[in-house]
Amino acid sequence: MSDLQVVAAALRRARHVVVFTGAGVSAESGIPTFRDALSGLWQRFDPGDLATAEAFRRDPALVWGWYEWRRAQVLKARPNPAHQAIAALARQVPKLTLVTQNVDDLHERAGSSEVIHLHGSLHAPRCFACARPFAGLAADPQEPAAGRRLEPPRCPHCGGRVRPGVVWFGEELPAQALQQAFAAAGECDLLLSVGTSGVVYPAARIPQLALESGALLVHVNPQAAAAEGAREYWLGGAAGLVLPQLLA
Ligand code: BJW
Ligand code: ZN
Repeated sequence: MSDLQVVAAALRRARHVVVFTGAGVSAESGIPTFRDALSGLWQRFDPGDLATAEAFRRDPALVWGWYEWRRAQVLKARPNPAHQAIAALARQVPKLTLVTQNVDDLHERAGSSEVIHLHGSLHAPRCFACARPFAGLAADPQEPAAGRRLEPPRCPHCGGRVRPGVVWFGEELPAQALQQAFAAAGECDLLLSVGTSGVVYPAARIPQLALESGALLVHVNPQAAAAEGAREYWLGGAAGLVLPQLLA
C-alpha cells in the first residue's frame, strides 16, 4: 500500500481528526505564504517592520496599509479544493477539529464551521488603545499598492487607532483558542498538518502534541517534512491535489 492509501484508510477509521492548517492551504487561492523561497511575504517585507506592536506604534500607516492590501487580496480570493476537501472531511468523520494559523476566512467560505483561529483574523480589527472591536471596515477596500501607507481609522469610543485583529510576534495567542487546540491535539487519533512550515511557536507544538499522545501525524506539503517515526507520514504535493485524493 502507498502512504496515501495507508493514510486514507486511517482517516476512515478515525473517530476524532484534527486538521491544522497554515498559509500553504491558501496558496492555491493566490494568497502568498510567509516563508516560501520565491513568493513568501517575508522575502519581500521585513516582519519586524510590519508584524509587531512596536512597528504599529512607530508607523501605524505603514502597517495598516499593508494589512489592508492583504485584506483586499483575501476578499478577491476564493476557497480552493484543499479548503473544500477539509469541509467535506468534516462531514465524513465522527468528529473534526479545524485549527488554523491563517488570518483569512477561506475555510469558513468553503463551509467549515467553528474554525479555531490561533493568529486572529484580517476581518476583525479592534482598537489599539481600548481593544473594543471596530465595525467600520470598508466592505470593499480599494486595493492599495503593497507598500502604500494608509492612516488607520479611529475608534469611535476613545479616539485610539484601529489595529488589525491578528496576533503579532511577541503577542499572546487567544487563550481559549490555544487551549481548545491543545486539548483536541491531545485526544485526536489523527492530525493532518497542512501547508505549514511549523516554525512559529506556540502553534508549532500542536502536531508534536498529537504525536506524543499516540495519534498518527500526517504532513501535507510540497516541501519534505521530517517524518521519521512509525506514526508520522509525509504526503508530498500541493494541498489542493493531495487532500481530494485522500477522500476519494
Ligand atoms: C504548501 C503549498 C501548497 C506552499 N499546498 N502546502 C526567537 C526570536 C523571536 C521570537 C521567538 C523566538 N523563539 C520563539 C519566539 C516567539 C515567536 C516565534 O515563534 N518565532 C519564531 C519565528 C522563531 N512567537 C510569537 O511571538 C508568538 N507569540 C508568543 O510566543 O507569545 C508568548 C509571549 C508573549 C509575550 C512575551 C513573550 C512571549 C506569536 C506568533 C504570531 C505569528 N504571527 C504571524 C503573523 C500573523 C499576522 C499576519 O498574518 O501578518 O502568523 S507570523 C506568520 O507565521 C503567520 C503565520 O500564521 C505563521 C505560520 O506560518 P505558516 O502558516 O506556517 O506559513 P509559512 O509561509 O511559514 O509556511 C507555508 C508552508 O506551506 C511551507 O511549508 C510551504 O512549503 C507550504 N506550501 N504551497 C501545501 N500549495
Ligand atoms: Zn478605543
